[in-house]
Amino acid sequence: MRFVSVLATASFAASAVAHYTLPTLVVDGKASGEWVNVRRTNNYNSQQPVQDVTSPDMTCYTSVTKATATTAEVAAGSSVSIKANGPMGHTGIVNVYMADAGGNATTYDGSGQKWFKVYDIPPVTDGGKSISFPGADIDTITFTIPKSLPSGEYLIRAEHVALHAASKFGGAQFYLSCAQVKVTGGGSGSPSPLVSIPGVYTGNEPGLKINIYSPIPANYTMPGPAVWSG
Ligand SMILES: *[C@@H]1O[C@H](CO)[C@@H](O)[C@H](O)[C@H]1NC(C)=O
Ligand SMILES: *[C@@H]1O[C@H](CO)[C@@H](O)[C@H](O)[C@H]1NC(C)=O
Ligand SMILES: [Cu+2]
Repeated sequence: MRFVSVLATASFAASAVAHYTLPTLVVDGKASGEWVNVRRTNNYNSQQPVQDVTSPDMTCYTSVTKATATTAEVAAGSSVSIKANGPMGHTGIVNVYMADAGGNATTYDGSGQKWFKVYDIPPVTDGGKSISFPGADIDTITFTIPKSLPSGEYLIRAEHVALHAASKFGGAQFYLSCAQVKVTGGGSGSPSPLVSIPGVYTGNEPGLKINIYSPIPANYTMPGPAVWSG
């Protein structure tokens, strides 16, 4: 862990050890600006992660800010990105979840068994000779809004899970945020499996409590449900 002060944030934003937030939604290649379509998270200054997987902050990390955002229109089947405020330097994985906001993404708090996974970036293993993490050091998470997702308002919750200190329980670090979108031109798919967040993780999953260095993991199981691609 490394503390990054408010003043140091700008100068260290590009360094591999700096922490990060996920403040920007990109639709049709256009970034809307930080915390415009993404709810401002508690750590917008500190950049510190969530480590207690049972915390209410696992949902959208807004217990202090109580933030909502402006809802952006996105077409079903289109490519969307969540952009971090710098490279996500910690070795780790990526998951993106969505949840039906019941008609209003501004008023929905993310509660209930409504979240489904739409994208992930697992590590690459080869039976124990090496492990690499395509989800590390990137600053943009790009995924497709499933074509058959019903039209309506949703939260998109992206998380980068840092695993460099995950060999002990509670050592995995969650960098996360929630964007508000209105999906248009959707279909009649039924997203599944549906999970609650918090609730989806116990912290004891083989992919969350793991020593990624020694011995080199021969395989890796992504935490959480399977991806629903529509
Ligand atoms: C969602 O709720 C907010 C706050 O009550 C309201 O301003 C907005 O118009 C609502 N949006 C929709 C689509 O109903
Ligand atoms: C690797 O696979 C074994 C056997 O299925 C499983 O028990 C173990 O948890 C997996 N390891 C990880 C890190 O997912
Ligand atoms: Cu750290």
